[in-house]
Amino acid sequence: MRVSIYTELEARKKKGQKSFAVLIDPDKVNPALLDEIIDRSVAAHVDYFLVGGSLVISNHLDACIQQLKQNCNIPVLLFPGGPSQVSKYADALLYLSLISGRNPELLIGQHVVSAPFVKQSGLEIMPTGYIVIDGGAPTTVSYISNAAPIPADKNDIAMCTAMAGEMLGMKLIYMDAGSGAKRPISESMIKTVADQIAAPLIIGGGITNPENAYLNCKAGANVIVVGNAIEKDVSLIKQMSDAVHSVPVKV
Ligand code: 1GP
Repeated sequence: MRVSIYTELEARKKKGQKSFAVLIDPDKVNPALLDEIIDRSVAAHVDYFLVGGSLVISNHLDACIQQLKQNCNIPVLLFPGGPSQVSKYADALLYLSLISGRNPELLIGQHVVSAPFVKQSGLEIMPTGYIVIDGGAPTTVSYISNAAPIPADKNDIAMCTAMAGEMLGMKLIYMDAGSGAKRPISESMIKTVADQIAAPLIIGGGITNPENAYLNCKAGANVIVVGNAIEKDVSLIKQMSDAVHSVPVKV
C-alpha cells in the first residue's frame, strides 16, 4: 500500500528534507502548457502539485487533474478556494481552515456544508491551518475571504496563530502571502513560526527567485509553493526545485 502523503511529509520534515510544490491554477493553464509543466516538473524532481485557486472560474478542474495523473506520478494535492473545488481524481486535499481570519464561514461553515461530499471523495484529508500574511498588495484571497491578513511584521501573531492551529489538531500549517504578493513572507517570520510547531510548514505567495526559496527553507519552511512566477517563466521550475533540494539535510 502506498504510504500516505502526510506520513511522507512528516518523514521528510524529520530528515530535514525540503519539498518543492508547483501550484497550478486551472484557470491559467491550457493542455499544452500543462504538458510542458508536467515534463519540466518530472525532470526537475518536483515533489508535489498543488491545484486550485481563490477563484476558479473555469470548470476544467477535473480535466486538469486527470491530465496530471495520467502523465506523471507526482502527487496532486487540492488547494481549494471553496467547497466546489473538490475533485476525486486528486490524491489528497489540503482541508483548509482560515485561522488567521475571523470569518466563521472559512473557519468552519463551509466545512460543515461540504463534509459528506468531502468524505465520500475518498481523498486523503490533511487538516491545514491556513494563515494569510499581508503581502503588500490586496490579493484575491484577502478580498474573497473578507478577512484581514496578519501584518507582515507581526511575527508573534503568526506564531501564536500557528501554535493554536496545531493545538486544535491541524496537521499542517500553510502561511501564504497570497498569489502574486509583492512581498513574500519574511525569513524572520518563518523562523519564529517554525521554531514553535512540530507540523510541517508550507510557505507560499510572491516567491519569484530561487534564492528566496532556498533562504525560506533554511529559515524553517518544509514545503515551498510557487505558482505565479512559474506561469510567467516555466524554466523556473528547475531552478526553484534545485534550490529547495540543495538545502543540506540533517545528519
Ligand atoms: C498562493 O502560495 C501560493 O496561494 C503561491 O503564490 O502564485 O505568488 O507563487 P504565487
